[in-house]
Amino acid sequence: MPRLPRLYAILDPAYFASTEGLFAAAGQLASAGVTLIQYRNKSGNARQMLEQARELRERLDSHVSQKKRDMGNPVRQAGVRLIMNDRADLALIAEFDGVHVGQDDLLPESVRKIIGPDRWLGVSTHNPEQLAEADQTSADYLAIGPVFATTSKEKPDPAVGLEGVRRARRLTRKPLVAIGGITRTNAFSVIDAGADCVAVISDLLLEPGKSAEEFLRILR
Ligand code: TZP
Ligand code: MG
Repeated sequence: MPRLPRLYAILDPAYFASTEGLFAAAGQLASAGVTLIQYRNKSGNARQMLEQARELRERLDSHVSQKKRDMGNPVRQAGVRLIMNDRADLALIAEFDGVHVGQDDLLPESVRKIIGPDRWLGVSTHNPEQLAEADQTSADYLAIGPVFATTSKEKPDPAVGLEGVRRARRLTRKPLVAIGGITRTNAFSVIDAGADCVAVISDLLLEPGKSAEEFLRILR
């Protein structure tokens, strides 16, 4: 089972004025120490998504190699693990490290067939039944949410609250990602309730680097 970092950043072009802004945010997150990023695009067509995903992969790879050069490469600088939302096909073509699917996407085992045993597979769940079902799959991690109210998702399921996180923790031994309305102010309580990691869109947007550093400091 993989070990997840405390912070899982989600980058969605819908929240950036330009794709350049999204790439810049990715660089700032990586510099701040973020090692897990999801690319989520609910409105682009497949070609646009692939183009952005490839560019993101390339930029983050060169960001890491530049950092290695700057540091004289004394230690191995870990790269950023990139996860594609919804689309296993695009994950493979853009050489991402995993795929994240929800309740309306391909079933986890179908995605596993496409991505093979090594890439990470994450599954979103919104209640104990879905979580218990996803626990029986080959998913590498499970997500539970929304924990709190969120404006970043269309038609969100009801918020599960910290009690929902505690309940989810009791139902699975897989790494547990909490998502939805998580901020620097409430993140600690979410980890305290049993999540291994918090996934965040909004509270990283304004100042991605500074915000990520604060999340990582709070959750260390
Ligand atoms: N799934 C459940 S809540 C959510 C997703 C994708 C949105 C999370 O965004 P935010 O802005 O961190 O609440
Ligand atoms: Mg989905």
